[in-house]
Amino acid sequence: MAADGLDVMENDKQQQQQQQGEEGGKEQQDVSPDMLIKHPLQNTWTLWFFKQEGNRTWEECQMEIASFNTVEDFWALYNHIEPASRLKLGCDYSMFKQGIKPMWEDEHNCRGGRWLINLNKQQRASELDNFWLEVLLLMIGEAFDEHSDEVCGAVVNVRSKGDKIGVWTADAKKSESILKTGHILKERLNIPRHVSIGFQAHTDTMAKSGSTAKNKFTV
Ligand code: MGP
Repeated sequence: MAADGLDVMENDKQQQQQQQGEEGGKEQQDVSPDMLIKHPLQNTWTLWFFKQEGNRTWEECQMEIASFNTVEDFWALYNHIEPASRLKLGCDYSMFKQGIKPMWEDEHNCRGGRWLINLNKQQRASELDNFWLEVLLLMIGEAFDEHSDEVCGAVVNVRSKGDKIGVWTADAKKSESILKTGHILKERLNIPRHVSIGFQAHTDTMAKSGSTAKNKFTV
């Protein structure tokens, strides 16, 4: 998200606070209590933004934006940030369970890997935002069934050579969970059968130089 995006979020927060203050003085009895209850998510999630700046290290350029644990707060955040397709080249969004940094080094990620969806240049306009939103909804909705606990988070990389979406899981040895996660992902994103997606261990991604890391699994 550009600095403008952050400003928008900050303005919105102020407006909301002002509105809440004004409404606090009104009679509450005409509002159904159901309308006041937000819908809790199973996990708290944190959105991160990456932009390489100056001579700061890669890790220093990861910025924590906000955390949420209700459906309503997810949409409030989602609706007030730039869509991925409008980020500057080289930027990322990451959304991870709270307490997990969007980095290979985090103890929750270091033994894991990612399902990688490579998009071509045309797909930034046609698919990127839909794919990213669908991935976010799959994660916050715990839609990977009993394998949802294995999912750490997801990353979208906006790149001139082609954008990427990665869904990160905790253990590159848990083949059953990984394959199920991959199948659900492919189905929910409507990726055609003849197009395969690959899963790579983070240790392989770290070690690669220039070339692409080898796939441990494909669906
Ligand atoms: P990238 O941003 O994941 O992909 O990694 P990009 O820009 O498409 O580059 P490519 O190498 O995949 O073609 C770019 C670089 O960011 C990596 O080579 C690392 O130097 C750094 N980097 C990326 N990740 C995900 C990490 C991480 O988790 N930890 C650290 N320390 N560096 C990372």
